[in-house]
Amino acid sequence: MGTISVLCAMWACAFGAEREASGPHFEGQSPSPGVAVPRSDGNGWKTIYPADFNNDGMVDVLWQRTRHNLMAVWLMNGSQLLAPGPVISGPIGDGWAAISAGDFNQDHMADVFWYNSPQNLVAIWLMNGSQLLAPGPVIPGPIGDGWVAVTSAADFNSDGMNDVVLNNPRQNLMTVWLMNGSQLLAPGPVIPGPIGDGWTASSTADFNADGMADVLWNNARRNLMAVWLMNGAQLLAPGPNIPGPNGDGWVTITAFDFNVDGMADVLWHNAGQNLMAVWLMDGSQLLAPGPNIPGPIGAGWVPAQGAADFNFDGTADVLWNNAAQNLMAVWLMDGSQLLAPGPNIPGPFEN
Ligand SMILES: [Ca+2]
Ligand SMILES: [Ca+2]
Ligand SMILES: [Ca+2]
Ligand SMILES: [Ca+2]
Repeated sequence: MGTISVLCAMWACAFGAEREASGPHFEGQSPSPGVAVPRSDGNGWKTIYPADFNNDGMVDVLWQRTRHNLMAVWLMNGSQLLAPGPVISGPIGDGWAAISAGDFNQDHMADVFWYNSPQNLVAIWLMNGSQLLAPGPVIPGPIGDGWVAVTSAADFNSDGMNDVVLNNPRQNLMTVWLMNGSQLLAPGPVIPGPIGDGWTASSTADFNADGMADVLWNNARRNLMAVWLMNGAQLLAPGPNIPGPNGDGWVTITAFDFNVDGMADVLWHNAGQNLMAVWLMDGSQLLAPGPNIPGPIGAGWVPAQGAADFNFDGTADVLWNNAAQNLMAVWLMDGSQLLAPGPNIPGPFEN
């Protein structure tokens, strides 16, 4: 797709966005040009998560605009934009945020995990490509204060349907809730986190290739990570605490398989130094820490809290977002090495 056609697609999205703010979803119509203007200072849109929404084997991108409770799915062709989808209003009420995307109902099309942090509520919205198929029920989260949703999408009980993980950093607790589509199947036990203060459940992915997702813990203050292997919603084996990359400011962003051995690896990011690194894992043990790689040029770039394989080589790639500049970029990886940085792509905009 050339620059002109990309821009036309962007215009269509911008106009769709204005219409969409009043309703749950819509069918796009031809825009009349000359009204919307892209903003160089950003407008609140963020790339949240990569996932295949239309079952064409190619990973797409979930956008959200939290302040206005909006989401959009952009269908991708590798690291190029194929078609920006309509802007869709989220669940009714304040406080909702789209957290992540993954397949909850076994139709091989990704769905959207919504969480309302102030009210501690969960909702799964089933999608059909970039269109809303069916908004699921609003489900109250675990009892007590301080719960947050873990930004990831993974299946803990090998039933082909994603499950939901909630973390309570204040009380150092986590729990896996097994889902059946957009319905709650079984809330798992509340499990205490690693010993000491400062731990957060950072992400989830299958680290030991048993088909069941595991939990990546991060302690940014102490620069530590740990992988806890799970058996469904039960803790199987807590892994060792592993020191992070040298220097201050590193956080674990997400876990995904970067070297095609079926075991998830860890993506690190250092916002202050604009660096990323992929550390290859062998179960809950560190296999090989990858090199520190400079991020995209300019300030404000952060990797999305999910990785995915954008170019069919089986290895995970990195989805970058610059919310201030309203840009995204897909960087293709080869294991822990950078293969090819993709173009910067402007995000949704409206007047
Ligand atoms: Ca796709
Ligand atoms: Ca499941
Ligand atoms: Ca596992
Ligand atoms: Ca791996």
